[in-house]
Amino acid sequence: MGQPDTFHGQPCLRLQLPCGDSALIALHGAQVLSWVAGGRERLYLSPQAVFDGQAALRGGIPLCFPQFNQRGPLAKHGFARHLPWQAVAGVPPGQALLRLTDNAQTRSWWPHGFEAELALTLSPGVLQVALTVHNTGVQPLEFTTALHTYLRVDGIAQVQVNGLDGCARWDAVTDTHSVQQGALRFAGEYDSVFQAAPGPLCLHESGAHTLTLEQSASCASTVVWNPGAALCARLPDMPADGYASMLCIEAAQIDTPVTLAPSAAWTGWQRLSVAPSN
Ligand code: TA6
Repeated sequence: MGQPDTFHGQPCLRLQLPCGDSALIALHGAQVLSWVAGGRERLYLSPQAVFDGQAALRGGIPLCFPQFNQRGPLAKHGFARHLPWQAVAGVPPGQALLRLTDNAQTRSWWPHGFEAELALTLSPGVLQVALTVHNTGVQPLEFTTALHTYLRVDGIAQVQVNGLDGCARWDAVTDTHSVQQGALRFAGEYDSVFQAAPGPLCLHESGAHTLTLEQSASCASTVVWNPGAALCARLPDMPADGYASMLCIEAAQIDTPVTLAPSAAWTGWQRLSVAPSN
């Protein structure tokens, strides 16, 4: 299940492979904070992230559940990223499993019985993060969700994302709908929800392919976000130039909420793989 560890005073699990790859997962929010593969950190974690056991952590892989963004009555991106999860014992080496079940507090916000499990699987050059939600109550429940992955980049202006050509896009900055033409490039605030691509996405930096991203068919959308300089300067838990070192590419199910009958379950996942030469 990973070795117990702490980071900025917060309880974590550390996964370590003989090849040197590793991952660090905070119990707070079941949030992956670090993934080192091929000798490089692949995730962005803000140096100004607030580790007080309550605030959402800026960076890594926050989990948005049971609500994406402000599309509903709950706190932005839901409550899962604000709560302590339990580490589940007895999972094989290279894997971690964290669990959140409903309690009086969650039911005061969202009146449902549920069990959410986040499963991490680390293998050489690959990190897979899978969320499974069970409806343990007696009424149907609905939720929206995202694995809000912050990828570390050397310079956002040199980044290109391939694989979304031809996919429907809603630009949240300008509130416009279009069909994506060609690769994504970044020069300012970027916040778009794409229809998920039929194949993997590729992150390129300065012409080199650095990362491949795949997601389950159960996640019908991919969200791409970079705050740009002006919005970043207003985020208290990001350095002013932090936007230049990150890009969020998120596996999400948001336009049509997941509906679960009593006893039913849903799984959604994202898999990140370093390119062979990296
Ligand atoms: O997924 C993109 C997004 O919803 C953006 O609109 C932006 O708000 C971002 O998430 C970060 O949200 P946060 O609440 O973590 O500041």
